[in-house]
Amino acid sequence: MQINKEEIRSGNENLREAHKAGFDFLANTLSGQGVDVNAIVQRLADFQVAIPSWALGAGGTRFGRFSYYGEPSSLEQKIQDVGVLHALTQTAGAISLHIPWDVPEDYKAIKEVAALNDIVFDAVNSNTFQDQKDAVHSYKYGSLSNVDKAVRDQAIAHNIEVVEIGKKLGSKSLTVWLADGSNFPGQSNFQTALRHTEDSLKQIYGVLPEDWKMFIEYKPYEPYFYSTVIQDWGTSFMLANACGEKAFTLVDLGHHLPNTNIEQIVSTLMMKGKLGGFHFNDSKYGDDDSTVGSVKPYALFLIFNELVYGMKNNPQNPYPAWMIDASHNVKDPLEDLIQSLEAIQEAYAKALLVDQDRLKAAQLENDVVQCQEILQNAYRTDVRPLLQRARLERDGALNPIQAYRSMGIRQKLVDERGRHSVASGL
Ligand code: AOS
Ligand code: ZN
Ligand code: ZN
Repeated sequence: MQINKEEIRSGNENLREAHKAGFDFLANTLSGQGVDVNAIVQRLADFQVAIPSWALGAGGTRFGRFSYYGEPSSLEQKIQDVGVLHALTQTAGAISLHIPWDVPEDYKAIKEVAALNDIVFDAVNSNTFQDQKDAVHSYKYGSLSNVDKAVRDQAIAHNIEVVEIGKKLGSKSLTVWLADGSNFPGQSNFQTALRHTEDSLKQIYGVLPEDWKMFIEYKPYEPYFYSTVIQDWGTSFMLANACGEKAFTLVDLGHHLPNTNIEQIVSTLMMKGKLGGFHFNDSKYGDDDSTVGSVKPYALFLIFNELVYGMKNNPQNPYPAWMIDASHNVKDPLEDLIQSLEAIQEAYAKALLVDQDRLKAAQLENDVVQCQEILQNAYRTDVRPLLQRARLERDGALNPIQAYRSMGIRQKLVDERGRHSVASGL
């Protein structure tokens, strides 16, 4: 499956005039307010979000999984799916692999497919939340935190192997999401579990190449329902500090208890130079992994406002690694990802519109009303023409969902792969 650029271009023709009218109007208005419109379009074009290999098939719940037609069943096909997303949106130039689901058989061939699709390899993810085929030890009672040293050693060795695989692909980071926790009070000694985890992470950190980063994800509950060893950003931050300067906290939007002020967490981490990675999704209740921006778009904007502020004012923080971490039970996964990418770009563009100087002045005056006006003025701007322009300039689709449908991409995938192909992974 390879997208024909010409087809995207000709699909854009019908929409071009409407786009131009909308863009000119917006660009005029914004320029009148002193906004550098071209600079924003450029920043949107530069903003690339990694797609996780496990988001390309239908997800599922513990109750069942309804697969989608034409799912990618090999790593090569997963990369091709990301290639489709990238061709249409020009925003998805990277894939994030999960080991052992995505171990390449032929590295050279896989790298060629990636290059052909204009895709690079983002963070590699380890997996110690499932027992792997032929594994000697079980992770039923934890992996990096297990009371049994032999289990911990197996989990450490797995993470080291993931780094080795990533090195061969050109990845530059390892993401550790640790499911470890307990289901009942008394089951686990919190201090022992945390000490073991710190010790295990330090051993993994010890083999990281100089130019690599380690991202430590946190999550308050699930799969265990009483406690999680790395339950919150504070614990992740502590562990990252204990490991060293190449270790960072990773924020997944779904990994907070209801109403947590995520934008404040983002801000604190960036001030401390420790926000390394980001997983986008949206949720109503918990780690729902819903389409980005589908439930709480204003919260997403406020988070982006802190990200934009941090990227400008916190040189101590590296440029964060962006990834979508979502799952789809009822939508075509590719359409869902297109919607997520659009929502991310939209929130980013709106955050770029926030007049930081005026906001600062209003804050110094304690003019609370004005502060809110400034944020909401940016939020209420329909920035979609800016996103369209960023795509158009790079031969992406003016309307990616519409292009995806009119090009009949899902049907082509079904024709190629068969109706009942099933994505490997979750
Ligand atoms: C799990 O809840 C985390 O969000 C992980 O980042 C990710 O979804 C997982 O590694 C994929 O199985
Ligand atoms: Zn995640
Ligand atoms: Zn999650």
